[in-house]
Amino acid sequence: MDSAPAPRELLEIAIDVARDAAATAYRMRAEGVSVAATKSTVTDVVTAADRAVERQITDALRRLRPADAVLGEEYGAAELGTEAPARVRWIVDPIDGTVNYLYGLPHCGVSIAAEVDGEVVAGVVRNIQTGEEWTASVGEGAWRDGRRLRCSTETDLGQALVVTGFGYDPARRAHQARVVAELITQVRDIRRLGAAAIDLCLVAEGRADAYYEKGLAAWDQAAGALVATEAGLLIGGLEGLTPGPDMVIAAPPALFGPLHDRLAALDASGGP
Ligand code: LIP
Repeated sequence: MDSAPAPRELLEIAIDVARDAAATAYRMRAEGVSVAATKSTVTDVVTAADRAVERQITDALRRLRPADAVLGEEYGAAELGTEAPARVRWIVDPIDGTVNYLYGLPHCGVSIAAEVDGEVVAGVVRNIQTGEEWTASVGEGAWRDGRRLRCSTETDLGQALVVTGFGYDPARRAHQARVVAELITQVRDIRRLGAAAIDLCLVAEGRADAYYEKGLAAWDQAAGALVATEAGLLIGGLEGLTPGPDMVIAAPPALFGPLHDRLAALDASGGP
């Protein structure tokens, strides 16, 4: 079996590809975007830019790493090469925060993670509008624009600024809103920003204290979760489960337990 590339080498590729992708998304936004189609519900939209940017990313990865695999939000899974199952898989969200992108809200980004033998070892999240860029490679820390990131040192959940999100299905939103209605009385405040990849990066650098959300796909959280982990956050699901569609919690070690227990008590991973 070929030796896998170093996380640093994969990160360099992810950064270059993400920068070009963000530039395309920025240009297409300036030219005007509209809803091209809807997915799970009428509010789960995709624009022509989501599709064009994902094709651009996949084509670039095929050129640079023809033997790898890709999992993207819009076009799903693809083996770039014809050889044996790939050791490296790229997990791509071309535009995370598509509704924000559609409305011109500056909280949307390109997210690219590199996974080797099933473990995410490198990731980049680039804000399309602001150009902020968060990066991480396993064991080498999390960075934003050359500054090493450290998460919040808050130890009191009652003083914590917590970021979360809602799905596109009205019934799920109703359940998530009930959880927020309770939790908001037990924390400093809640923020709903609208792009999990960037939300995780903001918590990684202490611009909020903790994050949780039900319903995330791998492409929403893969790169952001590595940035968060490398900045000192604990990432997990409820009841010892791995972070996934049921629940993703990201919090500093002192807050993870208290937040986990509140969310478990509120059945936050329950409902539709
Ligand atoms: C979005 C997530 C966000 C979530 C939204 C949506 P998309 O991803 O990043 O955290 O609250 O419902 O899933 O659809 O913009 O790629």
